[in-house]
Amino acid sequence: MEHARTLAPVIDVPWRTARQAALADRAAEVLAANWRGRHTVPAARLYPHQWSWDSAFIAIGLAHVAQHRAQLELATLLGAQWPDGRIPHIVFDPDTPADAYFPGPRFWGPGAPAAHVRLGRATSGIVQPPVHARAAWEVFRLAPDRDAAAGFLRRAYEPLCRWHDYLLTRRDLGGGGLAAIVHPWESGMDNSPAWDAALAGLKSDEGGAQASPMRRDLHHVGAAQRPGDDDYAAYIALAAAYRDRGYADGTPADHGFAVEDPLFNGLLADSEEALAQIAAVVGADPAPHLARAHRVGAALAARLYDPAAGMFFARDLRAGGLVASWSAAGLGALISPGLPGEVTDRVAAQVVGRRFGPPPARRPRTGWLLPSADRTAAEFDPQRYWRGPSWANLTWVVRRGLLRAGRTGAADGLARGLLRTVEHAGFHEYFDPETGEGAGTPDFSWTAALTLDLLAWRPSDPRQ
Ligand code: 2M8
Repeated sequence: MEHARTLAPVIDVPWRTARQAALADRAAEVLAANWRGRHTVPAARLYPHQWSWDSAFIAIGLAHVAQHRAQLELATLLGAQWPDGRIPHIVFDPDTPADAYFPGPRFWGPGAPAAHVRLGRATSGIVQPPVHARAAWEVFRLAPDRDAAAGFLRRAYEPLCRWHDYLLTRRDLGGGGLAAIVHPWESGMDNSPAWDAALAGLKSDEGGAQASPMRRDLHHVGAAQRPGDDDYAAYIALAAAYRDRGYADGTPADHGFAVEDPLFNGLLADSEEALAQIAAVVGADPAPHLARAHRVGAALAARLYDPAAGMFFARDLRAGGLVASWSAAGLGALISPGLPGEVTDRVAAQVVGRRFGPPPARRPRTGWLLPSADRTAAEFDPQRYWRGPSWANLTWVVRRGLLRAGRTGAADGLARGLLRTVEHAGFHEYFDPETGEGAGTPDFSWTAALTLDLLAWRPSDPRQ
């Protein structure tokens, strides 16, 4: 069955309506079309390789329709892990022409010894948010045959531990028990307004003019929905500098960008908790993982929570201090275990507040779509990439954070809004949160994958 172009659900979901079943079938078709034999591309033309956090979300969706593929998706990614423990943000597909995506394998290569690549596949040298242990646990949890899936967990456990070790040692650039990111692409929310101030000095017309002809993204998506050439100038300058230092992590002063991000660290804490669940299955000790998950949660509250605002913000380790830009990344921190109750309550209230909640007047016919950035801010742009549009993965993360906080009504509102939107607009990369209109590339894998996951959930689900 798993070799067919169309994937049939293997999980019995008896409460599903015929409309929901049809939506699930369409989502499974997107994942089948984007499957490349050992991994899934985020989108056929715009992103023709394997991406790290995409694969984690995709595996969660695949687990509902093709358990073997879900396991293989994560195993392929883990096979590209570097000796220092990092999981690269892109694993390049050798069957895809090198110039199909910019920056391609040749750009990243010179500083990354070939020995870094166990799979024989070239990789990038930066990372993305650590959703992988959570994804591995979900794949196992959804397996029709858990005894068979336990072997997959046993193989994944040690690489996942080394991944978290890397993040909490070499990447603890601030020394406060959180992982730092050294490139906006590492946040996954590449051109978030939260990075504007840190990137200002790295943007230049000259660099933009150099990057412009190399960009491939604008062949597939309109310029009004993508970052600008000046953003690309900064991205390329930062990545080239890191590469030229042999991807050494050093201290904040060694980087042009060094930030502690609330979404990245919230996902790390949640994934560390998943490692505790995995440890219990594979015969390891869950206790150190649980303790570490709670330590990251406590560090999040201590370092990134602003009590005056009642919100999590990124911390700029070079400039010093919190970046007072209201991003949905701050809401994503709710997925962390170990947050004080008062912090959780106040941040959960922000989700439904005027910046991110259902728009009072122009409610889209599809319902509530969570904006990625503050809709009341001057920088808000509802269709430009991470500067306002609604994304399935952020919605999924914030929804799980709300469930952790006991806010099931708001969590269900988020799920309903996204599901209605994909039903009308299709599985787009992102959506205008004010109109429900699809934007970016169509047939986007994590939108389809997380639709499958949201469709399978119901309030009595023992997951949370
Ligand atoms: C986007 O990022 C890549 C660079 O990594 C790009 O624009 O070329 C982001 O949305 C990122 O979060 C995502 O993982 C990637 C693939 O979907 O695309």
